[in-house]
Amino acid sequence: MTRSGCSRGAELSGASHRLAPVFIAFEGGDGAGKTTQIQLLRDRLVAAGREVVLTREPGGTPLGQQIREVLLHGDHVAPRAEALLFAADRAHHVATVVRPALERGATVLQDRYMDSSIAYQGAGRELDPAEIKGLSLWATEELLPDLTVLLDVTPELGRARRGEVHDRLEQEADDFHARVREHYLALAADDPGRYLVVDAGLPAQEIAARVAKEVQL
Ligand code: Z5A
Repeated sequence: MTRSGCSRGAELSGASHRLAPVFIAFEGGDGAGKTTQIQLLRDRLVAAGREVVLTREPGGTPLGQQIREVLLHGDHVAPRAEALLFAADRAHHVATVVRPALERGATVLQDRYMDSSIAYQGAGRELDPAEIKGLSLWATEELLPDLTVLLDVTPELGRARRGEVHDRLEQEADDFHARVREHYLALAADDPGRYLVVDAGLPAQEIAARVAKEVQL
């Protein structure tokens, strides 16, 4: 499995000698504060002179925008079709946006990546998380983030933050969102070197400071 192609060297050399991450994914339940944190980190990185690409899934490309509309605002989609559409969006996004950005040396800050599929389609929809992961690994030719920031939000707090507009996934019941949350935490526990887990209920600036420290800013 490949990381961003600009390895942090975390596996062999230990945390104190790691390279700064260049492909950073933000994950968490809806309303976790991903968009807020991505913007705060972008500002710090730009101030430090780095080229930063902000992107998201689904919808980080023109094709992805169409897939996003179907997935979030269309009629019922069968669970396996839903999983395949998220994977199709991801395959095209990685091939046309993420890899080119990483190859020219940019830092990519991405709102949701394959862990969203593993948590939402694998655990939330109760498809097999291992199969969903395999699908995304195939779609991306096994590109993993250097760092995944997991903003851990309870379904109750997420619901309180997201307001009145509900997309197709947000409309799911709290037990769906509870399964998603538990699976995210399990993914982080399985690979602690690649995750920063932060309580999404903390003040935004406090979360931003923790993220900046992890990114070595
Ligand atoms: N999905 C999937 O099922 N499978 C997949 O593979 C992928 C996605 C890639 C995409 O929704 C949906 O697709 C998502 C998962 C599914 N659905 N659900 N549920 P989206 O991209 O439209 O939205 P989202 O990713 O769920 O994010 P969001 O709802 O827009 O929230 P956010 O970006 O995490 O949070 P925010 O916009 O930064 O903050 C939300 C509000 O909270 C806002 O008013 C902020 O001012 C406030 N906020 C933020 N941080 C704080 C703190 N720390 N304290 C207090 N208030 C805060």
